[in-house]
Amino acid sequence: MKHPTLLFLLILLVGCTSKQEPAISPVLPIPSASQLAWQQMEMNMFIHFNMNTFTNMEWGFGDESPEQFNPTDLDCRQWASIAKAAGMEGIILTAKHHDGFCLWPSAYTEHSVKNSPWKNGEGDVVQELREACEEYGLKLGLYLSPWDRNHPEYGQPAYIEYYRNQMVELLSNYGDIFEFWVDGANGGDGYYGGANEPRTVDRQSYYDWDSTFALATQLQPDVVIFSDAGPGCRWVGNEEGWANPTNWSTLNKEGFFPGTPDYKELTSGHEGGSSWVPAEVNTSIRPGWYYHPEEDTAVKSLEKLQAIYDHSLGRNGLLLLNMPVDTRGQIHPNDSARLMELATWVEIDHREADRITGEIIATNSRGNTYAANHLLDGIDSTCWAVEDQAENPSVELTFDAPEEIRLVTIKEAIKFGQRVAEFSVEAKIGGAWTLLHEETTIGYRRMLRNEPVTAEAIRLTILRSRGPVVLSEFAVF
Ligand code: FUL
Repeated sequence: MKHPTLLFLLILLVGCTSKQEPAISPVLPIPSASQLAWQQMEMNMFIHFNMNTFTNMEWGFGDESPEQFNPTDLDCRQWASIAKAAGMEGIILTAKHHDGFCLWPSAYTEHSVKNSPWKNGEGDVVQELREACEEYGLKLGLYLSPWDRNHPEYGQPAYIEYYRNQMVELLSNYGDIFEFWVDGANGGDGYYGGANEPRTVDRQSYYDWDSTFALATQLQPDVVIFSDAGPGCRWVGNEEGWANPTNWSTLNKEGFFPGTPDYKELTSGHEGGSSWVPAEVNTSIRPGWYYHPEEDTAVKSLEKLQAIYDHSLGRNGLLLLNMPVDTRGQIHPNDSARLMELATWVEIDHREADRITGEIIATNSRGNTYAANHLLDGIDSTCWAVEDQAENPSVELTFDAPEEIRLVTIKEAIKFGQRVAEFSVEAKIGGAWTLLHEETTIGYRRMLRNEPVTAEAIRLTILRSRGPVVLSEFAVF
């Protein structure tokens, strides 16, 4: 063919007509590649370790002396090995908390490890954790408190420059940072370089967050920025470890900002929200965020942690579980032992090999590429999708013989957007369909437990959806 345009048109035509199934169009908004990778991390470790560890406080006033920071046996490899053994994928460290002390030798302040007795002022906790994460194949995230009760200029424009300078240090000198954590607590009493007074800022405008976040992503294009309002991921609106059963990864984030008063809405997100801002569920394994010896016996029970797992990961959230580090610079054995109990439970609770399988039939499919059997293959990238016009589609899984069922996990292929708004799960018991669950959202993953019942089959019906259903998993245990 001589004419290149005609050749191109012919290729296009052959390409389109040879496709058997219409491609899936996204329901907007959809996650960015880094938000998707972030969601797939599922469970990360939060580390609260800083000046408060040595003063036995939760919120230091800012008048502490660097002399007080002196871990006797700091071992970031211990933190990393525990995170890894627990099946976590990343660690987020409080590089600076509200008291302003910096765990790295910042060039912009004297209030840091460089003036502490630890390693004669030559140490850098952020660097040590970077290396430990590298060794254990974990990603590193950093918490840089916007509120700084030490800094003399907090509240004035000069402090914004300081905050951004520190952000630039952290995002330039420590390799890839997967998450940058912006806390909402901001303003009040403090030392402020000796002023010893209350100071408040306009949380919405003071930091010019749009510009500050733009600077962050310029330095780290893949960083997921956490705050009440995202933009990468959002706070779930409580520190107890739960998302609402209805949990949209979409949010109308206009009007929300770090320290927003409307934080209760963050627990569910907004159906049809204009931005993709998935929920991160942060909670501590102990009552406090920081280590307090008197809480050695108050580590959360396995039962409590199981509920947290179900109500975070099982409700379309990512779990960020805090492990306080003690004055040695290590995680206390009570906490690591409990975390391992959780990891062991997770391992046996829904392991691939224990899935109940059988014959799966759907009321509708978008052709073979999107047939219902993909729900059983344990592969996230394959899915069951229905045709655009399909109403209330369902899938029915008939077991080879009656089976006892106690848990169902369902996943949407969220790269196409979050769609399901209402669904039901029924079990066929003695020939009759019995309702097990009637619920709302699914998202990245929904987990639903029931009192064990013996059933011949199980059925999932989508009752309302924001577009044609696209699921990647329907697993029964
Ligand atoms: C809160 C802070 O005020 C706490 O000290 C802690 O860091 C927690 C994770 O976030 O807003």
